[in-house]
This record gives sequence, structure tokens and C-alpha cells, in this order.
Amino acid sequence: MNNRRHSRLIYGLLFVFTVCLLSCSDPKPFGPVPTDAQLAWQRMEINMFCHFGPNTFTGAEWGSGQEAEEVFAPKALDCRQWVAVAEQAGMGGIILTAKHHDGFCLWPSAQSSHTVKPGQDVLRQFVDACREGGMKAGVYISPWDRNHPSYGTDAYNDVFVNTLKEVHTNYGPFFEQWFDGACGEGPNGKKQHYDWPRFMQTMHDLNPHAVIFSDIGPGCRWIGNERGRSAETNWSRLDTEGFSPGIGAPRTDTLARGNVHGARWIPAESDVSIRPGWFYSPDTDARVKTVDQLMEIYFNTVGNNANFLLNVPPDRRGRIHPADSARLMEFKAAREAYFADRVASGNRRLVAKIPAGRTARCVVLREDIAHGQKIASFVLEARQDGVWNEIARGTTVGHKKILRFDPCAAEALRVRVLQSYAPAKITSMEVY
Ligand code: FUL
Repeated sequence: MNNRRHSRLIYGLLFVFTVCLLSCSDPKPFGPVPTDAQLAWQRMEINMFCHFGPNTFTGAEWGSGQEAEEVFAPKALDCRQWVAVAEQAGMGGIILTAKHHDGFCLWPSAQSSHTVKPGQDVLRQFVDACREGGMKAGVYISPWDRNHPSYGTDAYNDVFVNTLKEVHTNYGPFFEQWFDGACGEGPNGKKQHYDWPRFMQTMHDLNPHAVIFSDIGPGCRWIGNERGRSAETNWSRLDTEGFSPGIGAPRTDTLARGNVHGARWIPAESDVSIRPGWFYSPDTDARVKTVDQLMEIYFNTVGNNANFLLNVPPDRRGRIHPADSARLMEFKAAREAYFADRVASGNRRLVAKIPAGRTARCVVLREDIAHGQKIASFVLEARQDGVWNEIARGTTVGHKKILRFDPCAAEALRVRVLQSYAPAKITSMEVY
């Protein structure tokens, strides 16, 4: 081998070695990390919630369970329309109340006599429409059942486990299973002692990839309120030892913030209704949330490391009401308009050069959460006449942090991490 060929080979090997070092040196994990399903779920950011059932027709929020089955009579049910609306609104998934507290099942269940008629299988239409439209389907199955005769006895826990099996086996896979923590009285005046460990184990056996929502996860946790509020500091970690969903849950301020050194990866979800109630009522047609309200909730939730589950209840026809769908389109347009003009992006050192004459009013940061959540505080600085001035501060970043500030002229913006529990990586910095 002559000298030139020899040195080319050495340089070639060195190059391969360096590339390998760079690409193989993954950041070290810190604390619990998300599963692939949780990561995919966090990237969905906004999903649609659909409360639909007898309450849609009676105006009740918590049906008594004594309503005649015939009350549930959608005149023009069209789940494809729900999917089309959700898709156009920029949502990736829909969660349907397959069974709410009144116990009414939106599928002909073998576990209950309080159900739709066999030919009226709403859950089937829903999952078919989702699959056809490339939308992820999720289910809400309430443990509280104001109709079931066995509620309040041990036998009900078997009924509930069989209900989960029936739904997930015959209609799944679902991307999310929603468990509310409500535990009221049944038709016999009795309260139920829910066997949560068994419900969770059943879910795990049925579909280990479903993200399970409850006050305390294990897939995702309640954010502690239904108004779209978040705490500025939001860790995707939570300690659940000794707690249970419902009245056994941690305090709501803990649910909002998570636990900085929590033992489990359980990111927050914020459920909010577009109307004053969870179910459709003609009385609230003129009280659909405004675009400004929805944008504030978006900044507060998605912009603060939480998923936004927006309830848009189908109406008495069985379709999304025009007032809601119009508002959803305006909300999507408002998000697009807000982020239409990207002024700059940060480089690897988190410095973004601002083109001459441009101003900035927002920075969007993303942390590499696949290796855990590490950043506890950071500062945003603007270089003005060659001097770096602090213009904003933040605490956690997580999946996404949207930091808004007064419009600011600068030569450049930079982010400096002030406190981090391990070497952290911000995967993107966008300036608007
Ligand atoms: C709560 C329920 O009591 C409400 O009716 C609603 O379904 C809300 C999303 O969850 O626990």
C-alpha cells in the first residue's frame, strides 16, 4: 500500500469513528423516562373529547341512570363528521365517553341492559370512522355507574373488568383509556370500592400500549382542574405510592406541578370543555368558548408541557354542532397565524440571530424528553447594541415550552439553562 492510500485509509477510519462517537453518544437518562407510547402521546398535543349519551338529550350533566334507553335517539349520527372536524382542527385523536356515570353503554354490552339497541352501535361507528380517517380512537369508561344493579358490591368489580375486556377486545386498539375518579352512589344507594390495581392490570394485559389516564396515571395524569390552567413549573414525573385515583389522589396543586423527583413518568393532561357543560345542550349554543379563550388555554397547556384534551360534544343529531366546528376552525387558524412568521431558529449553542429590522415576541423550546426531563430553570436574553439583557425567565421546559414576551427588537436571542438535574439537550429553539 503506498503512503497516500495508507493515509486516506487512516483518515477514512477516523471519520467513521468520529461519526460513530457523535451519533452513539446518546445523552444519559435522568430519572424515569417515557415509554414509546407516552412519547407519541405527548407529541399529539391536542386531542378531542366527545361526551355523548342520554345526557345529550336530557340536558343533564350526571344522568341518574334511570333514563329510558329510548331517550338516546340521535337523528343523523355521523361519526365520520366528528373525525373530519377533528382532523381539520389539527387533532390526532378523539376520546369518546363509551360509558358515563349514568351507566349507559354506547355499544350493545353483554354486561348491562342499559345500552344502545344492537343496530345502533355508536362505538363501532366511532372506531370505524376513526380508522378510516386515520384518527386515533380513545375511550372513556366510567367506573361510577348509577344504573348497574351490582354497583356497590364486589360483583361490580368483575362487571367492570369484563366491560373493559369487552370494549378493548372487540373495539380496540385504543390509544388512550380515560378513567375519571368519580365514585358516587349507585341505584341501590351503595358506594363502590373500586379495585384499581385490578382495573389497571386488566388494561395492561389488554393493551400495554394504551396511555391510561386517571388522576395519577399510570399513562398520563389529571392536571388538577378543568379550566385549562397549568402551573408554570410542570414536571412529567409523579410519585404515586400510597395514592389512588379519585379521593385518594394527591392535592390538585401537586397534580398541576408533578413531583420534581417523582419516581414515575406521568405527564399531565388538561381536559376542558368548549362549552360550559361536558354534554351538548341547546342552551349553550351561544356560549361556546371564544378563540381568545382557547388560545390562552393552548398557551397554558401545550405551551407548558401538558396535553390539551378539548371536549367538543356531539349534538342531538349526533354531529358536531356548527357553532363548535366553526370555532375549532378559527382556533386552528389562530394558532397558524400566531406561528406563521418564524423570525429565527437557535443554533446548537441556543443563540438565534434576528434579521435586521425584525422583532420577536415568542420563543418555543423543546427538551429531549426521551432521556427524562432535566431543565429546572432558564433565562432568555436579547443582545441589544452588543449587550445581553434578560427579557424573560422560565422554569421547566419538557415536551414544549411556549414563552411569550413583549415584542422586542434585538440582534440575537439566546437561552441559558440556569439549573438542570443532568446535562440537558434542548432539541429546538424557534423564535416568532
Ligand atoms: C368528570 C365527570 O364527573 C364529568 O361529568 C366529566 O365527564 C369529566 C370529564 O370528568 O370526572
